[in-house]
Amino acid sequence: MKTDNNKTINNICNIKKDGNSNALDYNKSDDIKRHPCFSAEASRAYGRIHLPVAKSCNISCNYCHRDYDCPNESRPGVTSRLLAPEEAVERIYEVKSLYNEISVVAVAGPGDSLAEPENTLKTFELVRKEFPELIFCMSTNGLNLKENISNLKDADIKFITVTLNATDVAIASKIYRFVNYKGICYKGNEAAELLLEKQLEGIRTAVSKGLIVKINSVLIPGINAQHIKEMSQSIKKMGVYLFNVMPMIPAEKSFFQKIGVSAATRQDIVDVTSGITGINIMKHCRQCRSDAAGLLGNDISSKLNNNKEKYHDNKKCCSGV
Ligand code: CLF
Ligand code: SF4
Repeated sequence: MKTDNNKTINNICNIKKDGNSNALDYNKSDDIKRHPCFSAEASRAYGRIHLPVAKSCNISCNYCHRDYDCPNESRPGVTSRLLAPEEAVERIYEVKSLYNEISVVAVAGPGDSLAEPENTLKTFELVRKEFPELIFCMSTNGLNLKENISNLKDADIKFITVTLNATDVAIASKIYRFVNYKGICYKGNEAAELLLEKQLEGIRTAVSKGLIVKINSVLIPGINAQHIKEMSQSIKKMGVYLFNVMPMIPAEKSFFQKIGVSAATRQDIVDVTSGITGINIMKHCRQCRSDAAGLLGNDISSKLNNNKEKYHDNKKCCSGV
């Protein structure tokens, strides 16, 4: 691993220096007008379905505990039951029987969608055969994004969310306990450097291949709060469409909870995002669960058939952390 870390990261961030040029093309996209997360207006008319088919994760965020859904797109402490790809198709029929105005189907956990991409890709393949009208969306921590871009394009995925909590290695090294990449466990600066490099390459490649990209950043008081504005400029340069800053609420039994890192508040989000210009800021995120369904403001997942044991499977580090 290279250790001249921030130089590498800055080079990747700055490859595209012409600002958020893709945003103009994106704004013409009819898909954005029907995506409840990418358009606040759409969120009042259209719902989404999350299919919880991604069981494992390949990194360890210090605000996460894998008894629960990935907090990068979920409220901490929420547990969804895992579905097989075939069950996921049935789930869509079930949801549509309760609320038919669904425009987007997504995979957002309960682990990382691309830690073991087979289930995620299989799910989209099966869903496409039954529901040609649905728009596909996926969230990821970004570690395996670049190497899966052509698979995602083939699967007709149009929208990607990458959780990026820092573009600075020293800050990132305080957020991640380990990164498990191709069976090798990385820790400390080496893990942070590897993850950032992969995330930024993945974001840049996704944008260049025409995917519409949102960045989620988890605001962690005392760790990345002062860094969010700087990050927004890097994100803008990479051609990202939308920036969503979410409050960190440490999951029960997570490392940050154990060492007493305090939760962020909605006011903290307003404070760090109010001076940001040049990129769209999401203000209507609901931090939904990985089996969320229906309108963002009227989730119907509790009405669905969830009477099977939930199962999470975090990939352990070499030391079993
Ligand atoms: Fe799901 Fe995320 Fe797609 Fe939306 S959620 S994968 S972009 S379809 Fe939306 Fe939920 Fe906020 Fe996510 S409100 S947590 S931003
Ligand atoms: Fe947890 Fe993995 Fe999501 Fe991080 S990316 S919050 S470790 S599930």
